[in-house]
This record gives sequence, structure tokens and C-alpha cells, in this order.
Amino acid sequence: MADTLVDPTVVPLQRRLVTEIPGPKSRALQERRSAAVSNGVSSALPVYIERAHGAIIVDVDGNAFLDLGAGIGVTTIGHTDDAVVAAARAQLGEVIHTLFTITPYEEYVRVAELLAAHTPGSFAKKSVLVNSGAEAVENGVKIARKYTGRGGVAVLEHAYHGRTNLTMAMNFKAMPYSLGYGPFAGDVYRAPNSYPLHDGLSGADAAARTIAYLEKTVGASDLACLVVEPIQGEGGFVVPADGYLPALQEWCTANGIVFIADEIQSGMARTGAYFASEHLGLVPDLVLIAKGIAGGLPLAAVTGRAEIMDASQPGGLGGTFGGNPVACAAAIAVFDRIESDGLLAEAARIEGTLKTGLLALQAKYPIIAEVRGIGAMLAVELLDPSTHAPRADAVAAIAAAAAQQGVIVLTAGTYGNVLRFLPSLAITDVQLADALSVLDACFAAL
Ligand code: PLZ
Repeated sequence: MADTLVDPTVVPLQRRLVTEIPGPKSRALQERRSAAVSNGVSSALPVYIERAHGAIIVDVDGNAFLDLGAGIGVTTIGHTDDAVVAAARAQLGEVIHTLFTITPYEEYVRVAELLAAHTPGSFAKKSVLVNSGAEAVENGVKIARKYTGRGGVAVLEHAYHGRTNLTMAMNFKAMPYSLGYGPFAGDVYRAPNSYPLHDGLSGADAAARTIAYLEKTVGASDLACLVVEPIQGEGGFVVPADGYLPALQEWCTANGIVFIADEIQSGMARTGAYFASEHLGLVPDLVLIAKGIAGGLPLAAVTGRAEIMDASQPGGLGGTFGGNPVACAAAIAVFDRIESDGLLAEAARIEGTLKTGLLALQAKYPIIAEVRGIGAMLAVELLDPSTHAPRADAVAAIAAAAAQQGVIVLTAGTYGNVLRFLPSLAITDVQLADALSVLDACFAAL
């Protein structure tokens, strides 16, 4: 297709390749970027995006990509969702910033009410709004420490919680996240997790192992909180064995440890429930929320039991941009879309189509050791069929080959051997079938 046929103002419904990938305009931008942007910031695919809608993103050369990553699970209800755009535009013309801790506004309060209504548990809940996932994790830990008067923070193997000093200490993977950036925050204890494909343990046995580890290495009475991702994100969409996390929560409750669910990647309708905790039978004391909450605008939150949230002194929580009015207006629109348009069912539809397709690929390609995940949070882990060695090389090759065909898939996993799929809920079954056919060809070409 010639360049001239591409109307740059229209986002097509299908992938469309009009240049090599990356195209000439993206390559020129990459040159400028190399001179101006820190090498410490990387990009998985150096195509520069100009426009996006639904599940499609269009680059500066006019190539349209089918986006199975949604900016790592941020544009969960779709790129430039009409309701989000309208709400943010309207708010921009009313008030953009006052600072909630100086002169407050209703939108912040409304988001806190919506979070209280849609996080698990029927007890009284309160929230603080911040800017990023890492900042939500920082605040969750801070709030738990204040409430308990204890210092210790327990996390799990393969966890990812952010790039700030405390959250670097909470991550499992040193490269690239923390190598050379120490010294790190102390009092963080990393316990073995449940990873059914590799440990073969039941939920009860894996929980007993985690608990024994923490009791030996820290002691329950020194722990302020246990922070877990109900489904681990960067770690490779690891779904724990049945009963694992509920057993940990029970132990936390019995020992006065605040149980914190980091739902930054798994939350906000991605799994077909507002929060993945619901699928796993968890009612966390605190929930950490970010990514999908505001349709692409930066907003994050800590929501949880009122008595824990209220243990902080006035002025102890906050920040200049936390709960920005435009981001809050967008978040209110996101909640409204999920509720009024039944978007939770869309995640279930996507699971139906995509998981079935991935299982069919697994039947054809023995390198796919496991298909796992819930809703629109699915992954395949690649292992060598005979040695069971992780095949990061194959994952990288497939992600690169899919991109060349106009399909964006993300990688994950401590060993880089997981392909993860977290498309927006706006993706159609036709688009999913197209993506699956591209993936099939990529596996066949391995
Ligand atoms: N907790 C569970 O998934 C962000 C990281 C992308 P921020 N994950 C994507 C990258 O390479 O930086 C994440 C997460 C979980 C916390 C975070 C941190 O959220 O908004 O990136 O700070």
C-alpha cells in the first residue's frame, strides 16, 4: 500500500504496514532521541506513535499496530476512549490544578468513593491518591508502618513493585531495575512464592513454605506488611496455586501484619473483576491501584481499611500532583464505562477467545510449557521441551517477528521467557484472531 493512501487522521481497525519497521520517520526520531534521552530509558520497539484508538496504535510513518500490551495494562478500556477524552477535555477547561492539600475539589472525593465501592470488602474504606504505581507502593508501606508501629516489609520472589529506592529493594530482579543503584532501603524480606509450573506445590504447601521462611528470617511480630501481586505482572503473569494467597492473608491477620495487594497491573477490570483479588478469594487490608484507573492519565491510589488509612497524621500523606483533577475526571469516566457498558464481561470474552487460541498454539508447539492467566491478563511461558531451560531467546524472537508483522506483544518473566498478553478490553474477536494467526506464523518460523 502506498504512503499516499494513508489518511493520517484515521486510526484503522486493523493492522496496516506501509513501511519497513521501524520506518524512516521513526528512524530519524530515534537519532534525535539518542542525542537527547538518557540511555537508561529503553524502548521495546523504536516506532514513534502519533495516534491511537481502541486496540490500534499508529506510528509516524503511517503503520498501524495491533496493540496487545496497552502500554503495560494502562489503556485497559482502550486507547483514547471517547468517554475518557470527553471527561478530561471538559475538566481541562474548568480547573487543572489547585493541589488537594491546599484547596480540595469534588473529583478527588468521587474517585475515593468509587474506589471504596469497588475494592473487595464491605468494611469502611478510605483512600489517598498519588501519581504512579511506585508511589502507591511507597505509600502503602508507609501507611502500614505507621499503623503497626513495625518496620519489616515482606515481599515475594519474582515480584515487581517499581523503580524508587524502596520499591527497587522490593523487586526480585536486579537487572535492569536495581543493578548499581544501591544502597537500598532496608528491612525488606523476600520469601519464596507459589509458582505452580516450577515448584509443583499445592497452595497450602507453598504457603507453609513462605510462612516458615518469614518466621525464621524475620519473625511475624517485626513485619508491618506483606505486599503481594495477586497475579504477578513483570514476573510473568504467575498465577499462584489455589489457596496460597488466602493462607498468607490468614497468617497476616492472625499476626497483625497488614496484607497489601499490589493490583497495579492486575486491577481495574483487567481480569474480568474490578480486582484480581476477587478471583482468588482475597479481601486485602490495603489495595494498590494505578495503570488502568484513568484511561492513560497518570493516577494511582492506596485504598483500604479506614482505621489503617487514618493512622497517619494530617499532612503525612500527599504530594503536589497527587489526585490531579484531570486525571480524576478521567478515572470517574473509566469507572462509569466499566459499570454502564459491562466491560467486565469484555475481559471474560477476551479470555475465551485468546486463551482458546493460545491453548491451540500450545498443542502445536511443545515449546509452550504453559498457558496461564485470567481475563485479559494472559501469558505463555516458553521452556525447552527436553531440558526445561527457559527460552528467552525464543520469546525475544517471537516478539520481534510479531512486531515486524504489526502486532505488539510484550515479554515478561524473571528469565525473560514469558510472552504476556494484556490487550485493551476494546480489542475485537476479529483483531484477536488476526493476532493469533500472526503468532502462529511466528512460532512456526522459530
Ligand atoms: N507494581 C505490579 O506492574 C509497573 C513497569 C514498566 P509505576 N509495571 C510496569 C517499567 O518498565 O517501568 C508496576 C507493576 C506493579 C508496581 C508497578 C510500578 O508502577 O507506575 O511504573 O511506578
